[in-house]
Amino acid sequence: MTELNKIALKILSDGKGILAADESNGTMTKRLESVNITSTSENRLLFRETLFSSECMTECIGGVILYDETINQSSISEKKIPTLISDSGAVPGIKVDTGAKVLANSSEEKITEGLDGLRERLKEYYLLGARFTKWRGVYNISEKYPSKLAINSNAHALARYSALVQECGMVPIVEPEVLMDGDHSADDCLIKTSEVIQKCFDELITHKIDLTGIILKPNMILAGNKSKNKISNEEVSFKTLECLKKSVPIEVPGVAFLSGGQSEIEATENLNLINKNNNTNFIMTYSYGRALQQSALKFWSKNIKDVKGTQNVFNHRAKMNTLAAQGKWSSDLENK
Ligand code: 5MM
Repeated sequence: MTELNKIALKILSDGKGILAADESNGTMTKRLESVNITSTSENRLLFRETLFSSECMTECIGGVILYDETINQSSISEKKIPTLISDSGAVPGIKVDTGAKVLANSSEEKITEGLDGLRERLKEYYLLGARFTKWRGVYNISEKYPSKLAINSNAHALARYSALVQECGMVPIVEPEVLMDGDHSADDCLIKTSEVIQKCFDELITHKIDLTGIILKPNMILAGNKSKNKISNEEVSFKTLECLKKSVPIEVPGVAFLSGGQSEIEATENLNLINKNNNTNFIMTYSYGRALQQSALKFWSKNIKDVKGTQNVFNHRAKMNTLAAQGKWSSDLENK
């Protein structure tokens, strides 16, 4: 077993999942303003530190993806944030892309940037305690999109990023997110997501990536959010498994799904069914941002001094998802 494979398994095993707390300041500002909290550096830290000090960090959360601002901050107890996370038993990670920008010659699509100077930035993040990283490519679905240009260029960037991250001794999360925006069918999502993931692996292999030392972070297979033909959760699980079975090389240790705009319960229920029906060798777990934080953020915004209360809300969501990552969740557990 390589060191990278060990890190990946430490993050993903035993029903553990990932807390995606890597919202850039722009996104975090939207999240905080939606609950009437001013987005200052102190408030961003206060909310995040409340989550990172929760009880579920030991049993449920295997890794936390941080944003550049947070990895450089210290908690109230003066512990560095990566230390606070690793002391709980979870692995600190860092988002290293610098965002999705307009793709030249296909202006309705995006290319993720951040390769220039990445090797040097990675060394700094390693010294700060990070042992895994994240880079997200974004793709939209319509009749003509994602284009070959977007599929190829994002896959190429994900592979170059992964090579640099592994060179630096960290595990790259490879996140090709096919967005749920639009009126497309679940079958369109299945076809396009499969094409996107397959191209990512073609490039990862060309770039000689150790596939046992990566984590794939894909979307689930869903009908578009404006589609009139929604499918059942059971069908979501079957189509998601079909996509991954045919697109992901067997060396990959695990898949950690993004929630992508699903409600908290929907994201948990779908993950649970994926695990119940899992006919692959991949660990299937969560790497949720909104679906882990939404309720906790709402509670916190109204009870900013109630650290324990906020942590209880977060602990519950993390526990529910950890059960789902083992196919052991049921809706009646939500109210206990
Ligand atoms: C946490 O949100 C991340 C978004 O960051 P930006 O501010 O750079 O857009 C995002 O990449 C996230 O890690 C994944 O999409 C998973 O989050 P969701 O909310 O989809 O589970």
